Amino acid sequence: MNKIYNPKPASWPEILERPPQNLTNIEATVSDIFSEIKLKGDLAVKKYTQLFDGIEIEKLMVSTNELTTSEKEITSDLKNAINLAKTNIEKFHCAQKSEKIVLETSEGVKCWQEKRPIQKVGLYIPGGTAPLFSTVLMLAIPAKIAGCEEIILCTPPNKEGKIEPSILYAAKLCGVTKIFKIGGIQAIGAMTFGTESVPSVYKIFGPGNNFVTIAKQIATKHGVAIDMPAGPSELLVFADETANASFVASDLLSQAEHGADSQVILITTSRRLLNNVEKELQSQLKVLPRIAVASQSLNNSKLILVETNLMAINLINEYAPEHFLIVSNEEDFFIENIQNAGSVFIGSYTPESAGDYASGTNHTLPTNGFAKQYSGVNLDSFLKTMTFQKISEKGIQNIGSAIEIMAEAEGLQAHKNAVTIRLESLKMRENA
Ligand code: HSO
Ligand code: ZN
Repeated sequence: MNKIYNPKPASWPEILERPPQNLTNIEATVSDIFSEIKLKGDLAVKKYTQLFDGIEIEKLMVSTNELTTSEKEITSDLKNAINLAKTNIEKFHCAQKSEKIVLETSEGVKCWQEKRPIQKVGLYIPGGTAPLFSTVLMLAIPAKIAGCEEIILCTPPNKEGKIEPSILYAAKLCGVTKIFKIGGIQAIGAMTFGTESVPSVYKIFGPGNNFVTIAKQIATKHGVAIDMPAGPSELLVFADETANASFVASDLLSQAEHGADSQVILITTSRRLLNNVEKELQSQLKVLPRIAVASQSLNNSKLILVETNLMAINLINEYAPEHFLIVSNEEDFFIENIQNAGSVFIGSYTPESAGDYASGTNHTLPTNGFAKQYSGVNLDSFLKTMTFQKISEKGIQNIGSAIEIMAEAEGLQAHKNAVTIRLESLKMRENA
């Protein structure tokens, strides 16, 4: 790990730089595959599944039979754990429902705002070394609460053409309507254009590797919305001298084990804590099954000593971490002053893993500094807001002349006429 002591603000940009990502050449590949999927549908999807996943898939959609079998492969302990997580995620996302807003802006001018579900959504769940079924809960539960009608899920098949039973179990439990054995670029392409088997969707959610990330970005050029630009996992911990060094190290490692490109950062005002965390990291790392991944990601990671809490919070807001963990006896200062973070965890007994699985908050969060302008996935991600208005005769008389004057000033005579014709008809009726 890189240790940095009392960095000067001029060096911050360099210190806060994310590990470089190799995204070159991907765009051209994605565009080619997209064109082929648009043209040839399932045939192209199957071709690329064979090429990238090394398996020939006859039926892309998971059958009811496969779903039933998957349920038998899950232990009851895991089912109970998933149920607890589901209950908490449901509670927290149900509480995000909002009332419609109804207002009379001028007398006779009624305006209101209501939310409606995005009718068709697509969830992407990566495969890879650790298939994360918890992400199914984080995406499908709010989609269901929002009232999305079609909730489809794509995830890559393994070499036997199968999907991790826990992913299937979670998908069925949370009301996913159709599950497809499709991964990577071809999954995003299929959900963008639709194929014989896969319906096209209006918005695509979920994490993925560089190929998926670029494919989602290109999908937006074809009229599909996406949740956010995704990137490798991150955790930034601020801890002072009151923190437990082994707890802090365990949190840093929990994110470091996600991928070699994950980044974890400790910012502290205590040199003693910094040294203790460093020691703890080494000893806890040694016994981790994913030691290879975690130690690579620790190479990207930093232990930073700063003089003051103010210096710390300025650095943190500049970095805009996906996850921000505060372990300080002045936690309120950090809670009040944090401006840019995907999700905030407070105190010694709030490990970041809690938000990953079971506390109720969503773990699909902005990375790569996007916490400066993006929110994490929440109920609103599956809804759109619509406005309505109804204007009475009195209402148009109240605001009509303002509209006429403004339309005239913009040189839009037809706009003005749409008001004038009504005002005149009301005047004629009054005079009759
Ligand atoms: N920390 C990851 C989510 C996750 N962790 C899933 C474990 N499973 C990104 O927020
Ligand atoms: Zn995690």
